[in-house]
Amino acid sequence: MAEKNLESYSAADIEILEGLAGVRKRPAMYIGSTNSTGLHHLVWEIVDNAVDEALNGFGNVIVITIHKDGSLSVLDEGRGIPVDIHKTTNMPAVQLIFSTLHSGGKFSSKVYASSAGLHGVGSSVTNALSVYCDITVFRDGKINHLRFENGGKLVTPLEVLGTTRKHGTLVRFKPDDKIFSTTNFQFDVIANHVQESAFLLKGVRFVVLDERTSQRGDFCYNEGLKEYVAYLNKDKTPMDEVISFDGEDSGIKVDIALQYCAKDYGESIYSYANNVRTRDGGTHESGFKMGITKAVNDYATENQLIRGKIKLEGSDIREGLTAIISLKIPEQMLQYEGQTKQKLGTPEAVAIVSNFIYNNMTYYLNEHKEFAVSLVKKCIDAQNARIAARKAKDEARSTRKAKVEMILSDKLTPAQSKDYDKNELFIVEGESAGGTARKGRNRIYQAILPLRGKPLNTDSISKERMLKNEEFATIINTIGAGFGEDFNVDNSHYGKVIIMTDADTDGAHIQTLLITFFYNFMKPLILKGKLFVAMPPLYRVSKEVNHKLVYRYAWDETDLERAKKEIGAGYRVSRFKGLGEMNDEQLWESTMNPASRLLCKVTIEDPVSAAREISILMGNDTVVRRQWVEENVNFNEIDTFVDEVK
Ligand code: 28F
Repeated sequence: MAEKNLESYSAADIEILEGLAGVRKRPAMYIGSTNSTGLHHLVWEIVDNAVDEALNGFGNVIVITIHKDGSLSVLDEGRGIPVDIHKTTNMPAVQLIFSTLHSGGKFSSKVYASSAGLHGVGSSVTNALSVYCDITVFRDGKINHLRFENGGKLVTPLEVLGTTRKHGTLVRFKPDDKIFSTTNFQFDVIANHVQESAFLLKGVRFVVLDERTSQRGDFCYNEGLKEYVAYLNKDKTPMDEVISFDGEDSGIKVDIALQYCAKDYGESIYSYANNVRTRDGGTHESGFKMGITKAVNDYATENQLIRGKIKLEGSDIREGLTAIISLKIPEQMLQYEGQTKQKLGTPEAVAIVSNFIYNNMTYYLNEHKEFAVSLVKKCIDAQNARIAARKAKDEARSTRKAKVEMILSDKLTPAQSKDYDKNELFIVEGESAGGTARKGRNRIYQAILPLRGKPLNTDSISKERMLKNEEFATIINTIGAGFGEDFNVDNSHYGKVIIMTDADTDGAHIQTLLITFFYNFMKPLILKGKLFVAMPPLYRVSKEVNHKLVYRYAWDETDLERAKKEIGAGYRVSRFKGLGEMNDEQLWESTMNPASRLLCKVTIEDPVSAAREISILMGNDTVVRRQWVEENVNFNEIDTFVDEVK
């Protein structure tokens, strides 16, 4: 059949085409992404409409076929999508459903929100993002057919192909490879998804056929969640049968199945709202945890199974537990926390589920004494293990603390003040300079940590390897704010961490190694402007005036000229080759005294390029490094990471 000629496009047609064009312009807005995950969302949209029809009690077999031409079809045995002409748009209902961006909810009378992960943006999105979308409706004894192509353009208006005794809907679509990075359907992804749906939809049968490989999946669970738990625990040692309860309270349907396994120390709780997984839990899960904890504790107390007053904690009771919590919530009560709809927010669900599981579990425990006693015993063992583990951890921490204290005590010269913001830590190159700094410093708020030898290059080693290096372990424990992702700059014992090395190439290399360490393991210290490099002077210009020594320090050639002019004729210039050549008085006033020192703050101009630069500088690729150095370093300028502050 030819496409409709232009003048017959109605306003409704135009609006519809604009709607679907919008989907093609910004597909990710409708299906989250255009990678494999987004591709499979097209499948879930169609399957969910077939599921909704089964939920309404029409048909209980859904067949999904992956075809060789890259298309996929879904068949249900429902009533068949209506084909009667829709008054205002003068279009058959089925054409409207595949052309209009409506959530499924608007069209179907279902009480519960669509089961689609995207909450039913509807089949029209699948149509809009497909090369073709071919629909056959078996209804009223007729085989009705229509076809869209190229992103939802109607190419075959509704026609009758013949008669039939069947009823249901068949949708076949081929995703558009101009939209998707992959149009390769994955059998396992589809099979796993529909198997989960089968567990949630008692008695609905899902068949998945892959014509490319002849793979086949066939899922139907008449006991629903009970079989889901049994399936999850198939390789474990159950302590008892799968326990399941279902009921309704205040319009909310609750369906729970659970099972305990011996020698299983984890907990697996999966929750759903209207057959959509709530990955981040929410009010139904909180209610479940409260209710089951109370039920087991009350049973244990009433039967004198717990000694004394120590209550079993929730985690003790959930050790070895696998549970599925599935709620059906009417649209008007459905609330989520956050944007992703992965966490249920409906407030009533806490009390409803808590009372539900409390009452049912209490009844079950009283009816199954042997299991109940073994469960409480298992919980008491878990409690003892937890208490023992915590004691062991505290002991380990205190011994480690003692060990660290020992290391620190023989290395760190601490500041006397506890005003962490004002305190300054000088990380000094070499023991001798460390000694001079220790003598020269202001002992109230300046701490000295001398480093032995060159630190490791941390740009190419693991956290564990880094920690083995005593120098870094000492720095981490001295600063006291953790490291890596646990680093919290607000816990730092120092407002300034100052790297103080000789002003020679060795010193520069140590600076780079330390800056790399801080960049890799305490980046916020740099970002908050707490990392500095001390700038010991290169020269001292002096002369005797009336038996008094007058002098100036100079940090580079320009400074030197200025100092010579200030001191005037008869000056003497001494060159400092390293920190060790200064006495404590000179080191204090030239490099450590905030009133006269020069500090350079380590800053990260642009995180991405900094990361690149650090890895080039510290990486193993010397060619790339040499090229970077030639391009980026003017040898007469101070290090590119720093600008000068007091
Ligand atoms: C392979 C995908 O989409 N199946 C569907 C139906 C059945 C009805 C329906 C769908 C009511 C008026 C808008 C039929 N008879 N499978 C599917 N099966 N939608 S989608 O109705 C949609 C609304 O038009 C249906 C009576 N009531 C509903």
